[in-house]
This record gives sequence, C-alpha cells and structure tokens, in this order.
Amino acid sequence: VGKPDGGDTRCAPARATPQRQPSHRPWLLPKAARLSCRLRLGTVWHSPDPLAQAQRSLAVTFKLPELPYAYDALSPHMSKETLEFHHDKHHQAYVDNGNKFAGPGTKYDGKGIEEICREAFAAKDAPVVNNIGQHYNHIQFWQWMKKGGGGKKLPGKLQTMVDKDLGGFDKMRGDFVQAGVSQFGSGWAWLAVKNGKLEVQKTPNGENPLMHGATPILGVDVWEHSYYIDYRNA
Ligand code: MN3
Repeated sequence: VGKPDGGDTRCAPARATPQRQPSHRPWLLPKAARLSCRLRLGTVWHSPDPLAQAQRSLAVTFKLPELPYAYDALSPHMSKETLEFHHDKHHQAYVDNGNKFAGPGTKYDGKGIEEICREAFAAKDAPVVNNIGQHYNHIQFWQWMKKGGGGKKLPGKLQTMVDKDLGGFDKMRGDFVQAGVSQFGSGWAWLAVKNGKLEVQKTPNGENPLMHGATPILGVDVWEHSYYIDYRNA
C-alpha cells in the first residue's frame, strides 16, 4: 500500500455535472420540450418537466476509470490476477449498480459523487451507500497505490499533522493497520481529515469518511476480494 504523495488528495468528480441550461439544439427534443425550451430560455430551470426529462436521457453515467498503472505493477503485494478481478469485475459491478440506483432518471441524477455519498447515507439508502460509496472508495484506492510506493517519507505538512494528531508515523501506521484488522467483515480502514485534524477511522461495507463528516486521504480495502487470491487463508 502506497502513501499519500502530497498532491491534491481529493479525487476528481467521477462524471461531469450535466448542463442545467436549456439545450442549444432544441430541434433534437420532442415538441413539448421545444415549446417548453422557448418559454424557458433565460429562466431559472425547474424540474420535472419534459425538457428536464429529455436531458436526463442525455446525462453522463458513472464510468469505471482505468487503473493508473499496469495490472502487474503492484506485484508481489497485489498480483495481476487480483487487480484483474478487483478492478474489472468488482469495481465494474459497483459502477453498473451505481448507474441503476443513482444514475440517469433517479433523484441523484446530476449530483456529484461526494454529494451523493453524503445524501444517500443521511437517507439510509443502502443500495446507493454501498454501490456509489464503493465506486468513490475504489476510484481513490487505485490512486493511493503505485509501483514502488510505500516508505516513511511524508510531505512536510502531512508529517506535521501526523506528528501532532496521530503520535508520529509508527503510531499512525500501527493504528491504521489495527483499524483494518479489527474491521469485522467487509469494509475499509482510513486516514481522514475531520474538523482540520487527522483521524484513523474504519467503516463497514461501502461506507466512507464522507458519510461521517470527514474527508479521506488514504484508505485500505479490507474486503476479502482485495486480497484473497494472493493471501488465501483456507
Ligand atoms: Mn474492493
């Protein structure tokens, strides 16, 4: 598992926010929508109405990002076979289910992935918490690892926070590992920033620190699918 590289640790939104303005090509829309478009040009947009529904069908869906390295780049810690299953099969399933539960035509349509995480958790919407949560978690997870990563050297500002909030690197590492080991069943261990302070956290299933008022900067997937092929314990 790699370390934060000191760059911008927040991921880019997984999809663009669909345009909320009336289409500039209204001839592509149904007649009712064209009328509505003419009436509403230059006005604040409200849905539902026919044009909003037409736009919904054009909305951008969630997509599986490519791994930022080759499938064998993390070997021997995570094998090519593990990444093929974990990325191509498991992450893809979260994307497909995420589109079903929070994609075009749902009440989450057009919202950012972080906003959806928070909103779905507050609403106890388990299918969205788990699938969009896991989509968000994995987008980050792939970026938190790299070939030849790891080591104790941290960017200065992060080192200061680790010393101040978590008792230094070794204590932080021990607490982070313990959070993962002690997560019963499936879930994640995290380093997250909450109210300006670093915290070690753990969450079950697809939950993440966003849903608990924090921002994750490092996480490890402790679902069995992330390690079983390489570290089976039969
Ligand atoms: Mn996983």
